[in-house]
Amino acid sequence: MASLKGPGKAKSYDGSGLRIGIVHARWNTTIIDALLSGTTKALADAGVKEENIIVQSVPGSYELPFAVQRMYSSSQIQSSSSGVGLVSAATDLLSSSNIDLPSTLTASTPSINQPAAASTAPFDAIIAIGVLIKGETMHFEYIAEAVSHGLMRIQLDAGVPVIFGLLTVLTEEQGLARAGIAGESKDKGHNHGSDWGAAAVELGVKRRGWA
Ligand code: DLZ
Repeated sequence: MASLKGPGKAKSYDGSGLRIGIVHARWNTTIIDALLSGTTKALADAGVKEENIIVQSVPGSYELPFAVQRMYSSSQIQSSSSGVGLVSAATDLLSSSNIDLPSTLTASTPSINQPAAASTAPFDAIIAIGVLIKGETMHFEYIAEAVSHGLMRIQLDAGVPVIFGLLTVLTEEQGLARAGIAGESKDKGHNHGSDWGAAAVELGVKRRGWA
């Protein structure tokens, strides 16, 4: 029987113009690694270029909100200091008017006879990935709540989609199944990273339309 869970079937979104950030924690590395590859595969499947997927890591999930916030704000600063918007607007205008462009300008604009280069635009979405496994103390509850609220606050304050890739599981087995690498059984589970990658692309594209 088909599962009722999951995001349902969405139309596919073209991620080829997007720049996506990923921050992952390193705690519970085996599960994290599988989630990370599920996420990057979904981004690539949606057309996001490898050079426009930036991956950073932090020690544990508690560090995710700060890292996401810094990653986004530094991408905004980088973008405004590179003048990326102004340069591409100017070259688009000039190229449509048949005026010869100076080489200094064309060299920095990949759209004009140049191979594609990594974007320096601010991130269209950032995916935060962590795995919290409940232990014997209250650590799990405190970190889960702080990180959930922190990530929500960043996306609303900054106006950038932050995809919630935080697994909060009661056992290691639950984590393995949600990363699609459950051991013995034939059904290895579902890699939630693929949903997170697809969500980042959908929200990144929609956000541009909602700007
Ligand atoms: C301390 C801790 C514990 C007990 N468990 C986890 C976990 O299951 N998953 C995870 O991502 N991080 C864990 N951490 C580390 C904290 O998130 C954090 O890195 C440290 O408390 C340092 O701030």
